[in-house]
Amino acid sequence: MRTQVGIIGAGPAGLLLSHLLHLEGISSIIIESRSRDYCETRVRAGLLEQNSVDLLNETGLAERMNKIALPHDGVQFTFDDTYHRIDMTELIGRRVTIYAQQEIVKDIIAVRLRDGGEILFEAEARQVGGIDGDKPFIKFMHEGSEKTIECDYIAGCDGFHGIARDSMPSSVVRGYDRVYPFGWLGMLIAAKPPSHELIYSHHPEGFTLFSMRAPEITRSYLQVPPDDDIKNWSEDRMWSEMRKRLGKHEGLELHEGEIMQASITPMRSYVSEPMRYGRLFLAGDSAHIVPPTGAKGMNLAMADVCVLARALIAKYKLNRNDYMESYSETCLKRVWRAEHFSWWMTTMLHPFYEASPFDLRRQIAELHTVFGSRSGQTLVAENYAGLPIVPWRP
Ligand code: RFL
Ligand code: PHB
Repeated sequence: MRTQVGIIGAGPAGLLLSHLLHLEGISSIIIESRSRDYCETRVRAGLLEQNSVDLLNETGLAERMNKIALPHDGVQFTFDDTYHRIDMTELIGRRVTIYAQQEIVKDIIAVRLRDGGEILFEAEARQVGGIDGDKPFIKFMHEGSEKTIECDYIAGCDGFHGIARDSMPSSVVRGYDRVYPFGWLGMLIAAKPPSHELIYSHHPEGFTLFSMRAPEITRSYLQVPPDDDIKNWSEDRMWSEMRKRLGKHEGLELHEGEIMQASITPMRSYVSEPMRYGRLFLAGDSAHIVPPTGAKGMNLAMADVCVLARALIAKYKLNRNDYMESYSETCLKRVWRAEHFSWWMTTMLHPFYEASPFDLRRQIAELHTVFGSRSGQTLVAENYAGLPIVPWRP
């Protein structure tokens, strides 16, 4: 098999890249280890920055999103028995939108297949090679036999546990890592959320977040010990923790309903530098991970892909190498700012289990400093609604 750009992974990064390249007449093949059904139903991110929404609109991927997504003008916080609302529209003139990651994945798969795009599901990449020279290849298993894609460039969009990052020589790659001493228990609940906007709640016994997927579907998260087992969590315990941690605030009411899905995810920060080696480019979670408190992971994946699409289009259409040369540096500037914001939101909103009484009081003071001032709120709003992304066309 031969194509211009070989893409590993049909998550938001790989799919969006394939679509942007197609809009400029550049061919690609995506190989994805999971089934189409698995990719289209996996419950993950839900919050889109304004830039990501604009990008999906601009590139013809927003038809269903515009019908069912939920735009939010504000975001809410509770801590120390106080309630704060950041009015993003008023402060910075931008907003965020709730639209589930698996819906974006569904939408892009449908558009790629409509346009004759090639996506091989249940095709697992086993080896990436030739990235030092001009004949890169991907070897993968599909329908019981080993196959090879030859291409000009490879995009490693295979997530944190993929193989692309480890295909770079260890002498040139450096990983920057931070693991947090807690995880999130995520729940999907058939009930109205406590508010039509997101609520991030700090409580001395743990953080909780109330998000949603639809007006009658709540998506909520509870801070739990990192090695906790879902078997330790009865439904009664989930409800009593959510109730306690949300606290009592006028207008915020916890509605109970069937807990349709629950699982625990660890929290970490990770950055791999550089994000390119020879003809292999990493994009999205394969290159970096953020803890979900800042809602940045999927948005960062989409921002990387804009930088990568620009580099590849500039090469094929204009014979320009400069955007390829600067790919890693351009992405990493934005990545590190999102890493900082996600770390900040995480460390500010989660009580650390080993925190001393001093640490806890200092943390509550920090929350009052930030959320009690207009400039603090503006700083949060600017980062939460998203930093600018580069235009994907050179
Ligand atoms: P993905 O989505 O992990 O896709 C990678 C794909 O590669 C496939 N793959 C392979 N295919 C072939 N051969 C191999 N050897 C392969 N190895 C792996 C995988 O099967 C998979 O389909 O990475 P991508 O595209 O970079 O997208 C990143 C996002 O998925 C991720 O950052 C977000 O989900 C993070 N995230 C959030 N991001 C946001 O922007 N806003 C949010 O509100 C938000 N909430 C969240 C989140 C992540 C969470 N979890 C579960 C970690 C909430 C949670 C709880
Ligand atoms: C979600 O809706 O899943 C979500 C929203 C905001 C976050 C994390 C997750 O910070």
